[in-house]
Amino acid sequence: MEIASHHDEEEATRSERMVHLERAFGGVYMVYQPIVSWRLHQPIGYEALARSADPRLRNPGDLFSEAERFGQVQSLGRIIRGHVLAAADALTDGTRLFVNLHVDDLEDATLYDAVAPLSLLAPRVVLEITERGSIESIPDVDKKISSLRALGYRIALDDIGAGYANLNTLAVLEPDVVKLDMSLIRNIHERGTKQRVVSAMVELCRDMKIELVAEGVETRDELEALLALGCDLFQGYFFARPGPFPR
Ligand code: G
Ligand code: MN
Repeated sequence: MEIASHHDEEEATRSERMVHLERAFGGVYMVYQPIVSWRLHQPIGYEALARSADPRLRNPGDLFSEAERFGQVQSLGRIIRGHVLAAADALTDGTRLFVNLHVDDLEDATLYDAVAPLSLLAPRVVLEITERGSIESIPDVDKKISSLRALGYRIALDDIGAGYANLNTLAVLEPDVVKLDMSLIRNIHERGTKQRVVSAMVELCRDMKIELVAEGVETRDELEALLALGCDLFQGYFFARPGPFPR
């Protein structure tokens, strides 16, 4: 008996949490952070970042974890893509939107729908894919990436240099853009090994005609070290914090 009542209690908590998660989805909004070209002296695009107004799930990481727990990642992804489309009107000529995909989004058929909200904007969108799980565990990942390219999307490999971002993903995704994780950027001006890694990435990306973005640049010292290594595209608090769009 005790076991049964314990089970009921767990079920109640589960359904309460599910209801709460759905309510939290209503409070999801987007902020945008510019990606700037030093050479051109202007933003080449903006990364869309999800934020949550819900008091109990204010941290976007917590919101995604809860969505994962309840199998709601794809619903959240659709909400985010809807918001991003609404902001696109404010884009000036030539600037692009960088939109993060969760690996589960790759299994969402609506992502590949030519009349889905974001598909209409695809030529101006770079989809950022990170490797928290293994990208290769997704069935037909090559075909899925090709379908996205056929819609006009470009692909970025996000967070390279973070523990979970595997270099092999470069070969799987053949990205148009690579984003260096901020852990590689932090204090790069005083870390010879980080400088060598970034220098090698600059060369590799130049060779492969991949655009390279240095993420999470916070100080002038970091920026100057990155410029000396040949980087041109930057994102980070040194330039601008994520904020409402347009500004
Ligand atoms: O995983 P991804 O690289 O998409 O995450 C970007 C996150 O990093 C966002 O939540 C954004 O707010 C944050 N961010 C952006 N620029 C900086 C920065 O310069 N420093 C730090 N610490 N965080 C940043
Ligand atoms: Mn990102």
